[in-house]
Amino acid sequence: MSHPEVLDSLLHEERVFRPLPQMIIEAGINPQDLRAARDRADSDLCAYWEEAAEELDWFTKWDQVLDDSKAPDYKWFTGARCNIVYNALDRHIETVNKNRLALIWEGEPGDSRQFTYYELYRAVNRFANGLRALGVTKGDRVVLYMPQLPETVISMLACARIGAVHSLVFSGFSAKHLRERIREIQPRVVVTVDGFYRNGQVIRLKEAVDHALLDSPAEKLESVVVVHRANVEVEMDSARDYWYEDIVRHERAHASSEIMDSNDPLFILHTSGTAGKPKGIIHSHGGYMVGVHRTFKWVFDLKPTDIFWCSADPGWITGHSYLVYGPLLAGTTTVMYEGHALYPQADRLWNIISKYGVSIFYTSPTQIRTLMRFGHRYPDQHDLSTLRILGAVGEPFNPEAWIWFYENIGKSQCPVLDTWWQTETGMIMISPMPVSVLKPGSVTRALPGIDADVVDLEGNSVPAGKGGFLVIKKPWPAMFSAVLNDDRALVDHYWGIIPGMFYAGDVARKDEDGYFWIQGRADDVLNISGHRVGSAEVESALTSHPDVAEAVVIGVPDKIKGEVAKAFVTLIYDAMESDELHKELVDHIHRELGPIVVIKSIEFCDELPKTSSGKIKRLTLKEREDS
Ligand code: 6R9
Repeated sequence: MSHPEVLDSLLHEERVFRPLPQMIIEAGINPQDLRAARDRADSDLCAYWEEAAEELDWFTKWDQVLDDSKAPDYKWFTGARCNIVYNALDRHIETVNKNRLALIWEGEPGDSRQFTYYELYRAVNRFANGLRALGVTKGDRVVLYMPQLPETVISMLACARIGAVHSLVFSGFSAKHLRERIREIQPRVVVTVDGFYRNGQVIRLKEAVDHALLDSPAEKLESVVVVHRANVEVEMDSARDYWYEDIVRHERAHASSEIMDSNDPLFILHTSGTAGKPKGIIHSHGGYMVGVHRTFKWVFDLKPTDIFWCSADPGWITGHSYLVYGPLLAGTTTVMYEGHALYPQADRLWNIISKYGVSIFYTSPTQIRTLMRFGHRYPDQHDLSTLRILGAVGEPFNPEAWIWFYENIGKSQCPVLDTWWQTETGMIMISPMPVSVLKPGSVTRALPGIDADVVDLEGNSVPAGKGGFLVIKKPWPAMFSAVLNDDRALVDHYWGIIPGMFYAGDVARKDEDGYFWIQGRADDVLNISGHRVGSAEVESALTSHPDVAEAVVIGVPDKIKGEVAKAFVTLIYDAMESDELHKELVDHIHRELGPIVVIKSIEFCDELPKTSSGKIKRLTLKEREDS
């Protein structure tokens, strides 16, 4: 990282959206409550999180809320015994939630399956017993190479139930990638499917598992469990492979919860790795459950009647925290869709919202930008009136896409919550609540109990309007506990860069109201003639042009300026590539950001390379430029 570390902030977005009066009346947490919660957390952090922990069931309560004696190796709820699955299932079975829908699943071909809390509880117990029968015990690891299927949720919970550590590998990754993960994780069991549907095709996952396991990269691996989904022919190794239905058929629908220490590991999940090698992030039962439960209920203002849909894949942290664990901990109905957003046409998501009466829809900016390309005719064909709250996560939400989402999907009635967090944080950290005043493009303020700031490399807060590094200054319960096979990572990558603070790796600025604006990853900063500019700002300027759907900007070396910007853009469906448009876009950037941003060229593309969670792979574009 080079000095000066402060970024030039060029973008000025001045639109403000105030909460509708009925939202303030109806919200579980109104602005006054929110202020009071912030004050409580500021004056006594541990008391604030202890109050959140009291809302869940524990087998044994904690000796200490936070043990910071070995910082940055923080431990939450030490001495406590719990199991996240007990809180996600068992406690609902004792209440009116027993017959409430826990999971609504829709397959890409249009088939649908639904589970009440009691049904999900029984299915999880059967598979938990099945895994125990295969010899899986507390502390063993299980790799789930699974798409968006009910059995994916069931497998995650079945592992956690018996104290095994689950590790999901995104179903879009190749056999080679899976092999790498298996080698690192050393699972005892791999769970997969014969195949699944994606964009009208059948993707054969079991076949990929067979390739990945050639020459035994996993010494501890004993069994592969295969779920039937697409009825494709697969080869079964009689010494190793089992059909899921054979494993669960004779098992009892009751299984005891393993008594876990609060700090025992729950899962390993690799970061998306937009830059650099993915890290295996480890989360534990106790703190994760407290942080995810509190943020899920508060940020989305959960009501007993809500139908919640998080469109993220479970192979991403968003799927873990807000498709599976958050909604189930809160006793909500969670929706899951197997397939592609454009299949069979670009109205699939709007169709699902109207079909199931979704009231809270949590998605990603990249998804919205993709669907925005088709204009408003598709959303206009569906009844979206059940929606009351919209949310997004994963990348900077450019104001144009934010406003499109707000107007065309939320019909100017639903707050758009742009939530900032990471695999490492486990839970939402900086985000508006439904009663917040919103500014498109800003993630607004840190949630109560979260001490976020923008600082220079010495750790000094930078003044409002200047860019710097996003840090978290105090620990939080859903923080990751370790990085797989890397004891030094906690210090080297996170807490030791700016000593005493969690370094998030993002650049951001705060405005005069204390609102955060994320400018991109710290390694994506452009340095043009000594001016340091966040790539997200240039991208946002580009997407504010009506013809542009998505944009990505990278730095390319330049003899005179040091670095100049090169842009890749996709256009909306009725816009045409031309030299005039190229020139117009260059002028547009200069009008929006000033002459500092020197554009070398703009390349028109049909598609941009993306990670599993839809983040643009700048590294791929950079490598392509360098070669
Ligand atoms: C949950 C998740 C984390 C990185 C993070 C940042 C980017 C996430 C964002 C956002 C701008 C938001 N990011 N949310 N950028 N605005 N609301 O995405 O986890 O896959 O680990 O990625 O994503 O750069 O550092 P993960």
